[in-house]
Amino acid sequence: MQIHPDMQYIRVIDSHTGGEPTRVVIEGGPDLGTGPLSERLKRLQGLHDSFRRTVIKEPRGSDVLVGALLCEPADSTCTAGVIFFNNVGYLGMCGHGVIGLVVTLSHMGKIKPGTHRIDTPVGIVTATLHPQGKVTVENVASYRSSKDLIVNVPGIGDICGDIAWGGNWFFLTEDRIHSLSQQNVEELTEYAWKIRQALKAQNITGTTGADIDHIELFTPAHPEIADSKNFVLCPGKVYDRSPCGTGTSAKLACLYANGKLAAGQVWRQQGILDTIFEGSFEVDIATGNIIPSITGAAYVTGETKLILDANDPFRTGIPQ
Ligand code: PYC
Repeated sequence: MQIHPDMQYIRVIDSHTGGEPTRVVIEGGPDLGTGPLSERLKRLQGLHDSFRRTVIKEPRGSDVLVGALLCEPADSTCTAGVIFFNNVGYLGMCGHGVIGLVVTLSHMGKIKPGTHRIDTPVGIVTATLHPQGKVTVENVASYRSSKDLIVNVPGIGDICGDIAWGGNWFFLTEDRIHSLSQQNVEELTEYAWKIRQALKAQNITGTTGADIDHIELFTPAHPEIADSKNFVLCPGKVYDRSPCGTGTSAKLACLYANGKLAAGQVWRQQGILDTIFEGSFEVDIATGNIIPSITGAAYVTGETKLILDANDPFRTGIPQ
């Protein structure tokens, strides 16, 4: 979108899912051509990373935002394609982001309640918009790759946890030291960040060799409210305000692997703001992986035209 020669515009719709914001770019994104979303993500990353910073970073955005570039799907059976990004890079999948995207598409009048297929860089996910506004995302196949792994974390000691894929890579560990409450988010952030750094320093990766860039701490929840409470630290050292869709998927994969949750049973995952995602799964007999379904609610919070003034020194965001 280019109207004034010195100005460029990007139109976005903001929402939050369980407190975690999603900024959907509906107009003004770079031309990434056609082909699989994974290829278009590479083009976005390689050729247009300033676009990511423009949308997410201050002064227009904040580190907490997750961006979602609305794209034409490569697969014609899909309603939309999407590429997710954040303050430091790109996400394969984002559960709260798909819920936010679906509510945004409904707000735009582009979809009605029903089931919609969404093309992402890590595969097609299915999202059902319920008549009352909640959304269920059937996520990509998820699995646990390591059980009871001991990581020595400098300044903390040995931490035992599992590694699982839920559309992103997670290290999941029970936190017996801290109370998972909003008052403690700074301490929790530092604790989880040290675990993340130790994993990296010790070259502990996901099965694909990818960084384990999400750390999920969990504790029991009040049983009348939820089955577990979590705190999820995302790659850019910001915590997920929601219970995290891909994190809940990774948690379901661990519960299944431990024989603690059966196909079809509902798991109520509470996040740090006490919002809840409901998760359940089916088992893919051929692979033994699970196909998680995550249900949550999102609300549109704004429609904005971002302005990029050619004379603005922070046109593409404030550098770190
Ligand atoms: O909901 O999957 C999620 C997510 C990933 C990062 C932030 N939210």
